[in-house]
Amino acid sequence: MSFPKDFLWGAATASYQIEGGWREGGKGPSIWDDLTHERRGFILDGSSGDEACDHYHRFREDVALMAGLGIRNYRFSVSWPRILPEGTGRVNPEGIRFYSDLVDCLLEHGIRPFVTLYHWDLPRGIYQRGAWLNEEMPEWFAAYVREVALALGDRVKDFLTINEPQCVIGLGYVSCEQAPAVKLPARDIVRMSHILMKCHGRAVQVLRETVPGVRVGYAPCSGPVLPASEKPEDVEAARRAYFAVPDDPERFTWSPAWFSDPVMLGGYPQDALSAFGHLLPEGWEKDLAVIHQRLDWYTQNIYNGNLTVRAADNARGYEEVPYPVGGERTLMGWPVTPDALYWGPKFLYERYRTPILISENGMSCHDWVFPDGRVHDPARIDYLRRYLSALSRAVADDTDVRGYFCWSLLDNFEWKFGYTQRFGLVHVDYATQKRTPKDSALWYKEIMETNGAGL
Ligand code: IFM
Repeated sequence: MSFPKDFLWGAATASYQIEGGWREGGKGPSIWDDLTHERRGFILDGSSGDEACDHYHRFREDVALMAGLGIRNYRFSVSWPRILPEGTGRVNPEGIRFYSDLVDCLLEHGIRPFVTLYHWDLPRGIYQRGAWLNEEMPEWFAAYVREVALALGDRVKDFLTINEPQCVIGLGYVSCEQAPAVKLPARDIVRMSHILMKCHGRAVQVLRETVPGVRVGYAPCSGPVLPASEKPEDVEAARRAYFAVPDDPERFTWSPAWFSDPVMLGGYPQDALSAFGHLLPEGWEKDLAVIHQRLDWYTQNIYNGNLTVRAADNARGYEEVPYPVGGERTLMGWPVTPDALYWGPKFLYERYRTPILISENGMSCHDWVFPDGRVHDPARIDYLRRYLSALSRAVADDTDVRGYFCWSLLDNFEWKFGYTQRFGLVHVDYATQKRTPKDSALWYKEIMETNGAGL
């Protein structure tokens, strides 16, 4: 197995999922604080991120742990309401200090920080002013990004703008599985998507103005469509199905083309315009110049294939091949399809011609501490080995992949599933906050050290 010489091996987390300290250090409320506290029954185990992994107080130990596990690149997110408690206006110096100390600590341990600017903890004050529906939103986001860039940009050079726009809008306002869990009609969804992409564009502009030598990415997610065989017609069918924007208000935001063509190519795909173009906000064409900014990487979160197809003689040009009954699934119920890390990056690189970073990949499984004091997680090792092998095949096939971040460093608050899903390389006992590296963490250490040779 081979990976490029400077391949970026790392692990990822997000603020609300690990920090806790929800009303400490001057932090303001976010839509996740409100959802977890106010919507009884929404979170599977009735929990919240109030304490989470208590990383807010334990970040020094966590960074030392990471260094011991050989992690050299760490992706984390900044909580907007920690920096600007009301979302706009007043800056919270304690919030700035927290992230500044975290960055110093990472650098002292030889760990390169990758900062995600938005990973879902929207300030309540922004939500109450209409958030992604409000045309002022790109300037509010830009002002927040400027504060982060001014505070950290002397030491942090790697930024990702918005994590999984598909989930921000699709889970937040279409299927209502995430905060704010408010169902909105297609007209609003289209407007929000467009404004979100404008936020991304403004963030890139601000970063380039403020941080010399900055490198910027965008972190959408996708479930690649996999070809049933390597016959050219099946591969072409998969490529077409992957980027198609369905004419379905419940599903169109999941197409990678919807949230990436404007950002990466400067225009909406034709099928999206035919179906939803009439719902775009006035003046959308001129916004494309803001949305379409040069990026250093096209960052992508990939966990599994969405579906498998073969070419067919029908209107769509393909038919679906069902996932086998009883086929491998993670604890989330997600199919285990390692080839998603071959076809996904390959199709994305062909279309967007920008170096790829896999900014999340990993799995949740039934992990607990065994009587020998260790956490044995052979399924995760098998999963990672198979996915990374597929990724290395993509590299061998001239797909320009620059890095891979395992989700996640720590077990953490998995949104509506609370603490019932463990994605970490490190087990967390939430009662005591004890961290125990799982077998997979030790295995991953060797993979990183050998640049994948150990696969
Ligand atoms: O935990 C999430 C993360 O916040 C975003 N990407 C998917 C992960 C697993 O569901």
